[in-house]
Amino acid sequence: IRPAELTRPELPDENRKAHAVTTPTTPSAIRDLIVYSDEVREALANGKPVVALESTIITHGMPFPKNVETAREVEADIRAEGAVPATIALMDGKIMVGLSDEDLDRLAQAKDVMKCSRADLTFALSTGCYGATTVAATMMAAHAAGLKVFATGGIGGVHKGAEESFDISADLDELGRTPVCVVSAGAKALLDIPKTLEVLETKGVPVIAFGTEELPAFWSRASGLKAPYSLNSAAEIGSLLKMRSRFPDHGGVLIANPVPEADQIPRDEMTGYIDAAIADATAKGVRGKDVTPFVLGAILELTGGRSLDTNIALVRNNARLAARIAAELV
Ligand code: PSU
Ligand code: MN
Repeated sequence: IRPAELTRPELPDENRKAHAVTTPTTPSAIRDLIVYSDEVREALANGKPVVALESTIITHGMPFPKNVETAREVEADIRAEGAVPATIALMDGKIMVGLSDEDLDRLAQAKDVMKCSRADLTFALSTGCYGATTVAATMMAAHAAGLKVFATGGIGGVHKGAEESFDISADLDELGRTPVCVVSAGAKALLDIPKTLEVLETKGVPVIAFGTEELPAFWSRASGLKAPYSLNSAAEIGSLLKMRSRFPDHGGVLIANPVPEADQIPRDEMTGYIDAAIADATAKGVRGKDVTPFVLGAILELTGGRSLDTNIALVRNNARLAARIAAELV
């Protein structure tokens, strides 16, 4: 990719001025890069709970206009629980923490927004192009902005056939190093879940199923695998997070919250769609950053849109839980 090919505003918005918010985890060298929405800035100043949200799910995970509708619903779900949403994206060389309605629209409709993981975050900032943050980059930004809880759909992980392709998401590395609680519906079921669990264990990441003993598998409540840990309340998760924070250099925590029964697509049914979508990706030579968005898109086609409804339901479910966990930490 050359910078000239990336989506970037014709006139950079000069109004994107960093605010004088400094949190205990904000590196002084990047204070001027963080632009908070008024709502998030006030919440931080007044000790209200804040939940970080990613933007790759908007630009690369769901089609327009469902992507922007969902982003707004998720924000409303968080507000209804008494917390403040902070959707994170890279725009005009700044880390936006909380997006205005106009920015959310702009991002959701822009073509060729850069999918930014840890490797890409500074590239997007230095070129000023629009960047949507993955779980890894959202964790980095959230931590720098002083946020401790983050809601997403499903994390990236070890891909099937990784022993050949070496395709392992940077999300796992980030969970190992950055102290943010990620509320997910587990790892996306297109991944090799047992290998993903092994890497998380190696990196010292506690994986906690919420309200169940079994690890959920994104679109399905069942994975056939027992979760390493299981907790049943936001208060219990809050107390684990407080304990973790007493140790220097501890990394993240992964919460695996099963999709509500009524919205799930059972595991047996998903297996066929997943195998077909991965076979299609392999046949077309899809690689690197494009794999996850391609496979999600193929599964959406194969399920006639049902997988999207499930994805929306699980993200909203995770957002509500994340808001309750964030409330435990203020
Ligand atoms: N959850 C969803 N849809 C998504 C993603 C998560 O419901 O599209 C995104 C996240 O941003 C995650 C990324 O970090 O997919 C994983 O991409 P990769 O496998 O290339 O690391
Ligand atoms: Mn990958």
